Amino acid sequence: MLQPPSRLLKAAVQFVSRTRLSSGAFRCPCRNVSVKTGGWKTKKVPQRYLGQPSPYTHPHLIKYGEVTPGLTQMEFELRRQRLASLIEAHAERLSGSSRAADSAHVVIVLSHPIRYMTNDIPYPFHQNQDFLYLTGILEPDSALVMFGSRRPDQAILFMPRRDPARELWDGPRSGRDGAAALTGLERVHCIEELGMVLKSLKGGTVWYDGSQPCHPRLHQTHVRPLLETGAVARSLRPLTHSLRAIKSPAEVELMKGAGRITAQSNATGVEMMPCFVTCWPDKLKYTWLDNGAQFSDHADHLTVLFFSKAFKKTMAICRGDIDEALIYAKFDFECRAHGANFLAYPPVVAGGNRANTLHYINNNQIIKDGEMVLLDGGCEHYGYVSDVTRTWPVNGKFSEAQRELYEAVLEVQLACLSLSSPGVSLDHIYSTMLTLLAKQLRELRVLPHSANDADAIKAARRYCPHHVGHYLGMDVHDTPELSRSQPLQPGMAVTIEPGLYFSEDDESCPERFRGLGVRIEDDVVIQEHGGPLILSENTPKTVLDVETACTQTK
Ligand SMILES: [Mn+2]
Repeated sequence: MLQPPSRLLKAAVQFVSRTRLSSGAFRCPCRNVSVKTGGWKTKKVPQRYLGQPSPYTHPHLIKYGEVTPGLTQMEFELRRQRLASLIEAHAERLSGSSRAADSAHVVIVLSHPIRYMTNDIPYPFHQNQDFLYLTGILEPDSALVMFGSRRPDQAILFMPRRDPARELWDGPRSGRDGAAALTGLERVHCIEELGMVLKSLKGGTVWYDGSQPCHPRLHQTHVRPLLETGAVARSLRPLTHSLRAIKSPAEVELMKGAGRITAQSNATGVEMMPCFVTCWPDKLKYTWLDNGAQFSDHADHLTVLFFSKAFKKTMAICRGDIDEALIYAKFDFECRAHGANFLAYPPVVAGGNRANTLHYINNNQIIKDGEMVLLDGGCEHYGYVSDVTRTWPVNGKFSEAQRELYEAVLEVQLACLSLSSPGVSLDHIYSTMLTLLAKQLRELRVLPHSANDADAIKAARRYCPHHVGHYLGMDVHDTPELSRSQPLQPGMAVTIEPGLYFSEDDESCPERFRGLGVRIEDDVVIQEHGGPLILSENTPKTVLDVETACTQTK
């Protein structure tokens, strides 16, 4: 998806780089915090369904010691410790002395509530990402409180009480024992006790985002009374976003999964459709009907098979006139069929001139033979998302004008990708993109060669009205608190998505380009060495690869 080029610049947040010690401990260098691995009191996961997948009920998804697929109790504990360190450092900076460090801190993060489409019909539940980032809990009506006199490093989780009458309708809840076993947290209370516990903590500084509470009812009942006692409230979001911006190796693995699903890969040649999976907690057995292969080990063996084919398979169904709705449905199907939880946002499936409406999501028009389609889509893979755009001719063959425009955008996209490295900001890549697009506009003869640089840049802004990219992670437009003028750091994930759009009624551009819109978008993890890691690299992108994908059998 796209973001406009200009946003209010927000204060850059000091990042805490992460260090992994060779001893097996994890250390946060800014406060010298270390969390020893293997020091957990492992609680037995209850042998029943919880409010989210557990190693007992979903061993094909999640291992013992993990809270959500691929993310361990240790990872979540380290995130909370790093937040505590960041708050301590931030409080000292704010007060200009160590006085603030002596005062008590209370951190409050609420989950989302269930939201309703109408009456009692819920939307699919989507967790508050900051709460998910710090706890791994996927249930609504929950909360995390952290507290401490210098570092708020002690955590209490609040969960909905088990209730057979509600569980009959809404499904099982984890309860206190389930949540404690899953997260490894010692203190888990019922959510009704939130206000009482907050009152007992008597925080000097409350780190909480109260202007737009994530959960209005919990805010009103439990948190507002605390704020009304005169406690100093400070926004937590800039701190959580600064932590979320830099992905751990485990997060990068999950994002690779989302990228693979959205993109494509044919490395194994296995035509995999998830069919019947028989799976028992004590005796794992997976049966894939189409190739008869059986696995008797953990999900790791399967993730390599969750190669994505969504874009490639979607390109392959296009043969002349085609309904945008069919392309949408095919893309959605392929993403889910290859391991995505759901699409990360309503995809743009824009045929012909509709590609010039940047957030076109009606997806209900017939694309004519000879036109291109722009598909901007992504999926969510256990809390992490992809966001990829490709543009291709629905009859499988670029016309001369389409190819010229496509290759102009591709050249700029490749140049912007190569700039994606530590120390360079998204804003810098954006200004480079405008310069490169301006050059392409001259070469395409949209602008006369005599056009001066200022006019050419102005034209580039007009024909590409969006920014070059945005941060990516748990959200499509991830960590919006972070300025795009911030230098990129290893572990950050961004999109690179230049485009050129010529409306059919724009008489200022050559007639042959009118009604064409091209965007090419990849997902990238910034690496210290070796250039950017392109998560969506297997999605067909050159003219040859796109045309080949379009001619594949369905
Ligand atoms: Mn995007």
